Amino acid sequence: MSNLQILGAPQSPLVWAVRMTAAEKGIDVDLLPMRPHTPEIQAIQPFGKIPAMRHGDIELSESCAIARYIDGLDSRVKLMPAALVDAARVEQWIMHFHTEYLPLMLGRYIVQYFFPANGVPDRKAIEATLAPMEKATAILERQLDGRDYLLGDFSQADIFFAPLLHYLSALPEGGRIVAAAPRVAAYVARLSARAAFKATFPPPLPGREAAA
Ligand SMILES: N[C@@H](CCC(=O)N[C@@H](CS)C(=O)NCC(=O)O)C(=O)O
Repeated sequence: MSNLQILGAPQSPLVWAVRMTAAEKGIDVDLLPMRPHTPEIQAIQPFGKIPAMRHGDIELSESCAIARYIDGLDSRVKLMPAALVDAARVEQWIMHFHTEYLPLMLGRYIVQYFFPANGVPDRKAIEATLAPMEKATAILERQLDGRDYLLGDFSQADIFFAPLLHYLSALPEGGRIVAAAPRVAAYVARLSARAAFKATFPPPLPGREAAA
């Protein structure tokens, strides 16, 4: 079968997460950089969102489905535990990521710096994210008590958090929130030190090269 292709902008935390999934498993991926809503994305993901994936004649969208497919391609490194309850706990944290952390930290906060609606970050919108982000970070801090990774062993849940927490930590308020949570700060450092994270580290967003 031909190489796995991931379609999407490499700076997207979800494109990064599925590429990191493949890198953790030692699976080669061809990245086809493209923005959301291009005809190629739209043909695979009816809502036009990235990432999308092609593998031979198999096409997939949704980062969780893509990550699950990639994990199943090779059983030498497993990113989902075999035991039913352990796999369900990883799934639970992946859902927390998609339903709580991503909409808050990316959709409401990081977006203010990277894609400000009026050309400059909206201070009121940023201020409104601070208390919920502190609360969400405190939940991570509790979960990491006695654990190096969210469920103890490194898993797919950690891969989803890696790019998002990297972006969060690099911004002023997000950086302060992470620095005030020592277990989360150490977790971000641990994730950022992984070879698969470094190997898939994206270039700066076009137009933001000076900020990188
Ligand atoms: N549930 C989708 C969400 C994908 C998603 O929201 N991707 C963002 C980039 S991180 C996107 O394409 N945004 C463009 C848009 O919402 O129009 C997944 O997990 O793949």
